[in-house]
Amino acid sequence: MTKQIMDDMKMRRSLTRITYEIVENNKGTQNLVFIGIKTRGIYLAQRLAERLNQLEGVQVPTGSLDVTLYRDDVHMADVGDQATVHGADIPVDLTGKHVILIDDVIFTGRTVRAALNALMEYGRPAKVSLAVLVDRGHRELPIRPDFVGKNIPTGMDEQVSVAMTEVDGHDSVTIEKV
Ligand code: 3GP
Ligand code: 5GP
Ligand code: MG
Repeated sequence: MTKQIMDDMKMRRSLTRITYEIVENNKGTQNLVFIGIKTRGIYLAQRLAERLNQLEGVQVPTGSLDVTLYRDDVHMADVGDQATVHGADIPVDLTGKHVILIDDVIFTGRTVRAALNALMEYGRPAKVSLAVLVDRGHRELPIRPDFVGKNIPTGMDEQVSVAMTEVDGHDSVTIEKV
């Protein structure tokens, strides 16, 4: 059974709210850098940058990190898993910047931990914050997002699917038992 959590309008409103929250939290747009994590986090980062440009007329530098989570079964929390960084496109020196890490779904937190590690090779940010479209719970590390589109309490037997027009042809968030 598949249950829809967000349609395109809800996703758009959610991203608009997060954009306002980022500007409010940062007390403006100065020193912001957006870094999206692999596939859909990258498109989310680009959408937030676009929205910020519409709202404030500034172009925030936007980059990406490719982090892969190795686990026997990607749907099961597994103590033995590791997140590995494969590549990065970081457009500016991060020293003194307020970096907003952006991902579609946060689950165990291991991907974000690996991303944080990788970021530090690009300078010493003044601050790093985390924005996610969906927090599905089940953290295995002390990591918490600062900006959340929607908290979706999930069971370990459930999977959240994030569809984005750029890769999937439409925008939606659904949850289903696997
Ligand atoms: P993404 O690259 O846009 O983040 O991990 C590859 C894709 O599989 C991810 O897309 C993610 O959305 C999707 N996925 C769905 N369920 C899971 C899961 O439980 N773990 C991981 N790592 N990816 C999942
Ligand atoms: P974590 O490292 O926090 O366990 O998992 C985060 C990464 O795995 C995110 O990049 C996300 O894409 C993916 N992920 C984990 N669980 C899910 C899920 O239920 N749905 C989707 N779409 N992605 C998930
Ligand atoms: Mg992701």
